[in-house]
Amino acid sequence: MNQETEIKLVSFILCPYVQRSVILLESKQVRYQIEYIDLERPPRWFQQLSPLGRVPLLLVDGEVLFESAVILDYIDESFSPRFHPVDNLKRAQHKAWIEFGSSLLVLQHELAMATDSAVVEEKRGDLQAKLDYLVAPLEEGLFGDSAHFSLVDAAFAPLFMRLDLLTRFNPLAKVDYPQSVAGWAERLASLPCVRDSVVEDFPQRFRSYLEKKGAWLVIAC
Ligand SMILES: N[C@@H](CCC(=O)N[C@@H](CS)C(=O)NCC(=O)O)C(=O)O
Repeated sequence: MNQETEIKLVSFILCPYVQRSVILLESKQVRYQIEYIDLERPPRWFQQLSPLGRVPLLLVDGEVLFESAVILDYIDESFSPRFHPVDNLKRAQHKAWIEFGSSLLVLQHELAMATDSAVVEEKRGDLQAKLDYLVAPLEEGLFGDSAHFSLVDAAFAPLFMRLDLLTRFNPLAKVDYPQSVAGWAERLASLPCVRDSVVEDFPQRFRSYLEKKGAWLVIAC
């Protein structure tokens, strides 16, 4: 696709699902605009465009796409280089693991927003147990490596970024990663497309948001 196409992301400034698309757009050096909305007071135009009432939306010459996994596919198919595997089975496996990543983002959100220590510990434990599922595909090299970026990378980097910040806010949030997961998280954190995928003051904004919501992890310390 040529870059005459106008690409616009509709975002909430802290949204990890939008961040997936930003990472992919940055890694492909696609020109795009981004508009942040307040999800607590969504503008009328957004309510009209977003059937699920959620971000991200991707506007392609004004046409609407929603759901982060679908948007990732569209960006990958439309702008080179292609990151999804050509092999049908491997591509389907990548999509399945991206769904798994979405379920971990839900757990991360519940951990971050928990208002008491029991829920924090429960969600931290749930996350820790779930991360073990990543060991086999990582050890088989299913998701690529430092020379081969994948959409699974784009989908998981926002999760690791938030888990890392939560641990910095409060060590009781620390999820012990299996070694291969720790290596992957570290590699993703060092990528320029990941570092550039959030606003500069993201850590402070994330913390302030959690404080405003009464999250135990930031008010208990
Ligand atoms: N399954 C969706 C999840 C997106 C999502 O939950 N976005 C949040 C912001 S991070 C949202 O828009 N929440 C508003 C709501 O659910 O009302 C995706 O992958 O795009």
